[in-house]
Amino acid sequence: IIAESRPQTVKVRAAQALDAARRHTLTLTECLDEHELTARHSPLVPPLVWDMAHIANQEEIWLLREAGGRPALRGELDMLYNTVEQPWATRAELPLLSPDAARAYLGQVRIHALEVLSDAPVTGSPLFQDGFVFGMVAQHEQQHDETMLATHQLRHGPAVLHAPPPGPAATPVHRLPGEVLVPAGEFIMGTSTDPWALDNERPAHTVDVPAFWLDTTPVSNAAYQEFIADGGYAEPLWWHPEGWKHRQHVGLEAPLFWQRDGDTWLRRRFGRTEEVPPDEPVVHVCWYEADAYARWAGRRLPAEAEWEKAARHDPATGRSWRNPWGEWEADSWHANVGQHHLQPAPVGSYPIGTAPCGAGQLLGDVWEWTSSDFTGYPGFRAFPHREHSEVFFGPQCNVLRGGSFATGPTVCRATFRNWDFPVRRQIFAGFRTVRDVDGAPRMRAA
Ligand code: AVJ
Ligand code: FE
Repeated sequence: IIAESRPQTVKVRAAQALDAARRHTLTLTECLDEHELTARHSPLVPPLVWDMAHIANQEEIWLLREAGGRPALRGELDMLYNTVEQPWATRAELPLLSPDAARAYLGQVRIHALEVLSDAPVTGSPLFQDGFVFGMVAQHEQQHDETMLATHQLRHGPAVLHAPPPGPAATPVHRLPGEVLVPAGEFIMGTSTDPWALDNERPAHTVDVPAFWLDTTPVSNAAYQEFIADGGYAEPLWWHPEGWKHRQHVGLEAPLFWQRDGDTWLRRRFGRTEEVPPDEPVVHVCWYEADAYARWAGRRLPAEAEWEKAARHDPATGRSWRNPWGEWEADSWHANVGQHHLQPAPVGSYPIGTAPCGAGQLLGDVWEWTSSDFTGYPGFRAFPHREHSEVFFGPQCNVLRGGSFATGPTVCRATFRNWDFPVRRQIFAGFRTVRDVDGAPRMRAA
């Protein structure tokens, strides 16, 4: 968070966020040859070279033209790299820039963007206030760094990315309580003061949340394997009707990238095959699988407000912190973010990232599915344009919270809202569950 808003502090922070994003963009693309950068690794995602030029094009539009008032550098590319105009399925057929041209475009735009930053005011308009537009563009690139890492996970072939594993959990999971109580009461959801918060996180508003019990950690592979072993994928009772139809249609049997080998489960990750580690949070499950697991366990997925209250509310002060541990940005002490590791950390890791309610690993490791549709908060105003998030509001997408090991530190915060279709599995998504304090577990209305 920007503790003080002297122009130089704001600008240094903006430059650092842009630079952090770019290092990942280059790392994720320099390790592959031209063929791999232009290949369709899966019908689910565009080729990596599309992300490269799209990142540059968005930076040109927002920093050079909108913020800098400069003439278009490559205006003819706007249509090709506009997410709303170009459905993903056909992006590989477009006359895209070559990897070399996309790299040159990235570098060229960045030089101009840093000039604009150095001349920019940091107050006087909502776009410039506290460096917002620069933070927005840095967050855009960091989000694409995550989708590019997901593309790497979908690609076949030998490993090209290398990172140390996160190490064993600080607290063995059997020493942790399985669930923690979040007492009833109001809390402040969203923010009106975090300078780089996006439109869908605003404004701050009060929400009254009944008491609930929350899993202390994300659901682990070991727990998820019990659901599989108990025939969870074969029992329609546990599944949302749409989820059951989908499960039947595509033949879901386990998380994406898992395969059975006799009595054990193997999974492929970034070009290596390994046994599924029991203590890691489960990842690459769709909303329907998360929902089915929760019902099997006699529980349910958290509503978005429940998740955010658990992650931010400080009962001692009545305040909502930016993150479970306070105001600091996510770093490698508090959470597994930023692609330092290419996998979630075991449950029981990061004790100093624990929230006041006692739940851990709410940020980082895996995105967590919630039961909530993606909609605007009361008083929502689209900014800087409807396409940022408003056009995605509605019952077709569920909200995900908390960020993953692949999420950049500028993006990863407890107010941030991600969204996706309930069938989506290639994202780094897992979940945790809740139950009501009074009465039987509530079933999701079918
Ligand atoms: C917020 C992750 C759903 O990937 O579509 C990237 C982020 N927006 N470019 C997406 C985003 C525009 C967005 N998600
Ligand atoms: Fe984008």
